[in-house]
Amino acid sequence: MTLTEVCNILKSKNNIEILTHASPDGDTLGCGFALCLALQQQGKNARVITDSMPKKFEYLKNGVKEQNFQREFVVSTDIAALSLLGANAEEYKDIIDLCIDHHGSNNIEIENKYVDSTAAAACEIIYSLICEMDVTVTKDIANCLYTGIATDTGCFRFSNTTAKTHAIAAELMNAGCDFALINKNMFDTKSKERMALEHDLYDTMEYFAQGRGAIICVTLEMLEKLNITSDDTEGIEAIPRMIEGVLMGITVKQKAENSYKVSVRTNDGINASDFCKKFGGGGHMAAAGCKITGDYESVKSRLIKAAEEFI
Ligand SMILES: [Mn+2]
Repeated sequence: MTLTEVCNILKSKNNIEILTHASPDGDTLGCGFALCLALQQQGKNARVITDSMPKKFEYLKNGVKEQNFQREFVVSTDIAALSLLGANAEEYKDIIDLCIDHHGSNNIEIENKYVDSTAAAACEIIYSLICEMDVTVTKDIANCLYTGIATDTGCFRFSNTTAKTHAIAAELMNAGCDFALINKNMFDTKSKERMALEHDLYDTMEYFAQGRGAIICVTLEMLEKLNITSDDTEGIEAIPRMIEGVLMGITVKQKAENSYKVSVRTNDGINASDFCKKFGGGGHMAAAGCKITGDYESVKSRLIKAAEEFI
């Protein structure tokens, strides 16, 4: 599909639900609420469906009207696979009408699909889309889109950042987004619980592949002991890759008794998405994920063995 076709479809629809992925991040929420605001500005009914709403992203709802309606059209944003719908999967897996995403690995099989893997954030696509829709980019919309772009690029530091990323960010600044406040809240603020978690996290760190790989783990027991929510674990995936000489950083987060979410971050052209595909996941070149079941020791040894062969 072209962006114009996406725009025309949305213009012809009303009563629209916008889906975000499980454990939502700044990009999927930024997309959801920006698109919702854009559709409402055009006189349509719209709402965002989330499986949770981290407190630090509450401001993304600013200006969004709560509307009661029967859904007629469902759009997914920043969702690469139906499995990432999480708790909402059963209700929505067969009724998505339009998929907008920036993951090259997107495997949602529907006719109306717009995937641009050159976009650093799905919010870049939403920006172009709402410009095409002749929506006025309000401060609230700009804050949503800037949040998605800043978080998916690690504040414009990751290699996915392009000149276009900066050009869009500049337009969002012209529209009055609170860039300094957003960046302070997203990148330079840690809760006391988070500091305590990082302290414990370093104890779990192990190296493999002669120091070219590092793995860390967060268990439910650690979260419980520190009395913290999974909100406070966001971004810890970046930690193992920061270490000098590490090409692959693996973060294992326990989700339930024998169930783990694995995040892989890589340097120097190591394909994180290909690695995660071995475990049924996927993602981007330098950032990907998968889910693995089993007890922690066996999950860890499977990951390390596969990673040593892969690196
Ligand atoms: Mn994204």
